[in-house]
Amino acid sequence: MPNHLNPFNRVGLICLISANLALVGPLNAEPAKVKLIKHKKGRWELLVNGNPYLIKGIAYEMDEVGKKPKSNNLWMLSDKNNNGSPDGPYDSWVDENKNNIKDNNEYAVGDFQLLKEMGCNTIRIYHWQNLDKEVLRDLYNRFGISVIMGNFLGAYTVGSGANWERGTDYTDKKQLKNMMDDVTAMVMQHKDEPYVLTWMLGNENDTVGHEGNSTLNNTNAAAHPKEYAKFLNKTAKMIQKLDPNHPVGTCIATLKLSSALKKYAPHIDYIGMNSYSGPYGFNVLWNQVKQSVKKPLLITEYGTDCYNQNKEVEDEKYQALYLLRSWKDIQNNSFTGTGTGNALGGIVYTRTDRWWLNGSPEYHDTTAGGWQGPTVDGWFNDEWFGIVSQGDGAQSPFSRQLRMAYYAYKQVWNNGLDVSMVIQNIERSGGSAIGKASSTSGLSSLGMNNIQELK
Ligand SMILES: [Ca+2]
Ligand SMILES: [Ca+2]
Ligand SMILES: [Ca+2]
Repeated sequence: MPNHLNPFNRVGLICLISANLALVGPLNAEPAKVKLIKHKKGRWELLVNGNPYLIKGIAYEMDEVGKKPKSNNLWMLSDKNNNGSPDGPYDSWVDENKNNIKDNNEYAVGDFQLLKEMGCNTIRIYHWQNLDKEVLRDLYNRFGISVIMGNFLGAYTVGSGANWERGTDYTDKKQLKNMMDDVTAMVMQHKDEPYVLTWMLGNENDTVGHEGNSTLNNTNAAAHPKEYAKFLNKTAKMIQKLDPNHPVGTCIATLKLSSALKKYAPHIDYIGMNSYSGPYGFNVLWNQVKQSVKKPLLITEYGTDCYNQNKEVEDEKYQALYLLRSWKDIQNNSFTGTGTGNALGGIVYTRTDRWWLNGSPEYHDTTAGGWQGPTVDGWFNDEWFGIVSQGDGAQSPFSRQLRMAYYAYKQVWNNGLDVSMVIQNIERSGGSAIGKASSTSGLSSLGMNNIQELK
């Protein structure tokens, strides 16, 4: 359900200096030709330049410990060590022995390289603020990773011009024009770039959310499904007119709007859902979307925290298994799987722990602000969702402690191992697998303890 920036804190963000990179080789200047092909029995195939593409996605952010970011995507511009390149993508290093010190053999490797080695092929950008095209071109050209380019379409009042007290109102013509203009500007600026995979409109705009845990969406879409769906349709049509190369999706968190979407938003190409539905995947969701909206489905957020609030310990094994079983379900329901055939892939939430979501940004909160749901301790602890941690925070934004989930996904996404086999290996790998010691033993049993290859 997470986790976006409270607009009260969103102040003058644009005048940040663009990172000045000289990293890029010859650019592939052509936009990708991305198509969704409908096959018999409601099965869908995503093709990129004619080749099948299963979205192996990560919600990539890099939030520095101790700071509450004032806007989206600031990781793209952050250059704390003044070397001319953004810190997260290029200057991060793996804290292999987890001592929270940069030892001599721990070299800067960079998050883009780590994402590539994991086998990630797509990142999700929630809203198109603060982007540096050179960084995104490099992400695509050197690391082979594309971008789902998002526009909040009024969520958190971004793009609508509404004030926070009133919230985004999909019956307000002025606000609708503001949002349409914002989407148009995004499309015009990025449609011919090679890194764009698809467009994404909104983030859980069908929900109200809760003030207490950073999910407050602040739109009236749920109260005005017809108006919202019609606006989505108009926006999607406009995008398709400007840009024939990239499908348009919308991100929801419930199926409350499915009949309105079916009836009033036929131009939406695919559905994105943020889904935190437990450690065995997404159950009937595939079929529900197939039967109701009749569109392909991308899981735009899934995952769990690795903090067990009852036992007061990190549980990397639980997180890894939760994520692996979720991926197994996605694979099974993709075009080549035996299930519903309408899964386009999934986006793991999230890459790196974010310490500002609850309580103080200087403290890695273990109790405050989580939400209840189907995870081992009954609580999704917002600040512990990363498949990568920032250790004790002292070396933020540079240090990375890779959790078991990172290595487990690498086995499946990059090395092509069978997901069921990796699940079995972890299940057998001993003990309650809690905390750092057990995560190391889990990795050893998978032959994953040698991370020299990361360099
Ligand atoms: Ca830097
Ligand atoms: Ca938890
Ligand atoms: Ca905190």
